[in-house]
Amino acid sequence: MSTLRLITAGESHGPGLTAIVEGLPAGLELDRDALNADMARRQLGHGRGGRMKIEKDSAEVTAGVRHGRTLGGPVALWVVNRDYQNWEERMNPWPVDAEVKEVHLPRPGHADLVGVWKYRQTDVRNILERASARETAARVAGGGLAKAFLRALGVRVLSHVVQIGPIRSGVVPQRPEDFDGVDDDPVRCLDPEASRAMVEHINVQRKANESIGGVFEVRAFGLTPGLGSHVSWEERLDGRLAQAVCSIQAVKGVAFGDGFDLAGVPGSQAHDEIFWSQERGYHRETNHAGGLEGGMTTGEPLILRGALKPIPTLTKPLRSVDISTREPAQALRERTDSSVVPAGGVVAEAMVAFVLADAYRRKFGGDHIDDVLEAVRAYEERIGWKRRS
Ligand code: EPS
Repeated sequence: MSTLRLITAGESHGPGLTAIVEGLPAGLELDRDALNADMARRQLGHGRGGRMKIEKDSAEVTAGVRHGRTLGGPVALWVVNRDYQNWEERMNPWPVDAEVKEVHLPRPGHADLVGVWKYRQTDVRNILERASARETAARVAGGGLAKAFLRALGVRVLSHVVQIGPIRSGVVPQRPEDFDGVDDDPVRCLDPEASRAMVEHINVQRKANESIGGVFEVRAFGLTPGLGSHVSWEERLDGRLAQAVCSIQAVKGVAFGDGFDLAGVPGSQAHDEIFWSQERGYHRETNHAGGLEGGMTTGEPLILRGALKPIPTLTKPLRSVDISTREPAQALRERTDSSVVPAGGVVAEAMVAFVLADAYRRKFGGDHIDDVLEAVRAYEERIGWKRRS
């Protein structure tokens, strides 16, 4: 069985980040500009802090690709941390002569406190550097390869922001074209009126030294039915997607389709009735299920939402304890973003793309991209599936 693996390595202020993707077929065409466009999109969004003025992320391919096509072996990507030059003593992989002060003030909401217990550390920096959401740059680099694979199969994975703080978007995109221009909006929201209110909300909260959470939505179009499986819990695609998206730093909830709202409606309104016509083949008129039934794709668009808690690094620090003295103290105060919801959507696209690409690899195998395409086509012909975007 072919599977896709993504490994990331790197610390927030270390020399850089690495992503290794194993399991892509050979012959897959990669687009360097598309990869780097995603790297840049992840850096955008009103509410980002000073660090994003320092970084200008790009993903450099160092293995597994020749003349723009995958070779079938692991693909390695390298993302430089420009900020490392300001951290060379504190984050050098090798011992330095200078005395580097330890951090002893864990921040509520971060990995800091439990991390030092678990990994037998005295310096919180040995935890926070890896726990940092900087790591998501490597996920987006790796996810870019999954997106390229999906694009070859006619699948698009897109995202938008549906809520920042208490403000909600009223726009429901139905087709890939409905996402046009989303990256030009300061909060990647498709509802211009809500977007203005979101920006204003971030400004007000930031002035009050607060951080802000929100909800992003990912939609995937053009999926073949039957990715994932009902036969075992590990193969259920909703479970795999939830794990991948919940693993994004600060994500506290994931929902599919109508999600938690489904709990409150009668069954007759909760499910998507089945139709068949000569022109459209099997289809549904609704998509409450968010494109998943029995842990498998239905072929309708996948709809997934992720809720981000407010970032736990606050410019007005919360109460904590100095772990060297156990005296009350204020949490570490670091330079920080105030809202990362727009970036969260871009990272979630990468994670969703990765899980979907993995599901295609599990179902269809194939050592060359054309073998994969042929296998998908033969399967869709067998079930009489009419492709849709
Ligand atoms: C982060 C803290 C901030 C963010 C960082 C995630 O970094 P710094 O401590 O250097 O100011 O900017 O996100 C990124 C660097 C990034 O590329 O997304 C954290 O604590 O998670």
